[in-house]
Amino acid sequence: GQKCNLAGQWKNDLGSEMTIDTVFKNGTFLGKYLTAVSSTNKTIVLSPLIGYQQLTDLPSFGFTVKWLFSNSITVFTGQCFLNTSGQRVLQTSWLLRSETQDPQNNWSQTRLGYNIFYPLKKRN
Ligand code: B9F
Repeated sequence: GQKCNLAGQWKNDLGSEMTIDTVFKNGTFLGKYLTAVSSTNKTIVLSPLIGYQQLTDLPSFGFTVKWLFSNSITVFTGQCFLNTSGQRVLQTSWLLRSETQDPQNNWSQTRLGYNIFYPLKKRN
């Protein structure tokens, strides 16, 4: 059936924007992530991401964002679907890991959440 691949521009339910550049033949991809939210007073900046997708029609995938404005990492994992109008939708879960100097705080350094991503541009 029609393939649902990750290349292109995406926007999620929080308003964050993501661009997935080339998806290579082995399913690896690079991109950039601009989060719309951040519970810190640091200025948000475009941050790099690296990921893998399966090369199936409705691929599972994972990617890691290295935040350039904070010492933290988010890993997203999910699957690409086509909605009833044939639009691509990315259903994802994520883990956000922040850094702490004190190992006693390790237990509280991982946040879990979910995001849905929709294509930003028209696709022919
Ligand atoms: O604001 C995060 C952060 C990490 C340590 C200090 C600041 C970095 C940006 C995370 C953005 C997340 C959301 N955006 C999105 O599109 S990634 C998952 C969500 N989906 C204060 C301490 C720990 C978090 C905030 Fe921080």
